[in-house]
Amino acid sequence: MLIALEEKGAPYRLAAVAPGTLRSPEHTARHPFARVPVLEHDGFRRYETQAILRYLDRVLPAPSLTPDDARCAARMDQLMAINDWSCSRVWPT
Ligand SMILES: N[C@@H](CCC(=O)N[C@@H](CS)C(=O)NCC(=O)O)C(=O)O
Repeated sequence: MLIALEEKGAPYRLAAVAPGTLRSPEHTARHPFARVPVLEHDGFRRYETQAILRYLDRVLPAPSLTPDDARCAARMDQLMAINDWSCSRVWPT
């Protein structure tokens, strides 16, 4: 998410979640599965990295982060799915 914001040249503010507070009512109000990241943009709140990235790509000005070419876009989707399923999968404790 931060790389996307940097690529877009968009201003942002990071709000750290204190250790041990992911399951607090304050945070589960933001993310019901007690995870990060969460995006808040002009009163619009969203979790799930892919949803956040696709939203940011739609609402922020160029450069587009999504290839026009169908095969390149499929490669992007594949890499995002690999990241979701094989790199950052964290099982609930
Ligand atoms: N599918 C979610 C996965 C989110 C996720 O697992 N985030 C990790 C950090 S990369 C997390 O919050 N781990 C804390 C925990 O599971 O307690 C997404 O893509 O946003």
